[in-house]
Amino acid sequence: MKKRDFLKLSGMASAGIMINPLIGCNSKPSANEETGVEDATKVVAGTASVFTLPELGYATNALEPAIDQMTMEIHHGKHHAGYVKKLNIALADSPAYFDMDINQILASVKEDDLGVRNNGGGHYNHSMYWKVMAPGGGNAPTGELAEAINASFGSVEAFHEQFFNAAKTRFGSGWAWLCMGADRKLFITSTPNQDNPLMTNIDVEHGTPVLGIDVWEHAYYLNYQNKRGDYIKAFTSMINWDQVAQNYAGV
Ligand code: MN3
Repeated sequence: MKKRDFLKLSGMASAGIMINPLIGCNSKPSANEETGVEDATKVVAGTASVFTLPELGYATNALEPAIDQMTMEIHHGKHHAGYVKKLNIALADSPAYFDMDINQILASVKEDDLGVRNNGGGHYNHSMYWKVMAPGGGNAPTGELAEAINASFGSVEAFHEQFFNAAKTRFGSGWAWLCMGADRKLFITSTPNQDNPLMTNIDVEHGTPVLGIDVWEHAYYLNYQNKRGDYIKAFTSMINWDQVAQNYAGV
């Protein structure tokens, strides 16, 4: 087996398998003109990460009546799947992101690299969104996370009020976030489109998201039409705080 045909496996679980995009009829290694020996190192500079659509982890009707089945089927099976597909296409032609996991890609993406910015953000954002919702209803923050919420916002109720306002007032399409700063202090922010607080080269408030709500109309319009506030209340009533605590702990 030639070196260039070696399928490199990555330990990055979120990246799934890594394949060498240079495998193909137009990527023959150059032979040294004097020795005739192929110099594979000139060809294998890295491998493009290939992402896959994560499972929801529950049935598409499991969040009813808060979020209806058809919204979930379209949102996960069409919208999120589309971001994953377009992200893989964008990455195959972008050696700057070879071998990176999704967090590294978001931290590195340039403002004008719209294919990776929009679709990488779309993939990360939705992957978090599915996990922070709990079928059967949410619970309440506890332990270290509850202490951090109280320290930053005064109370869980005050957090909910600020989070609601951030989600409600995000103009157009975007996301509202509960984020952790470098000092582990929590703050609330929002981003337009599929931008994410991990994007250090983009003009957003920077931090590590631990909870995110999608306020694009595709997330709620079938059931709630223009009543974004009702959707936000339904979402916040079923937050999986155990998952948020894991995100806060960096698990
Ligand atoms: Mn969405």
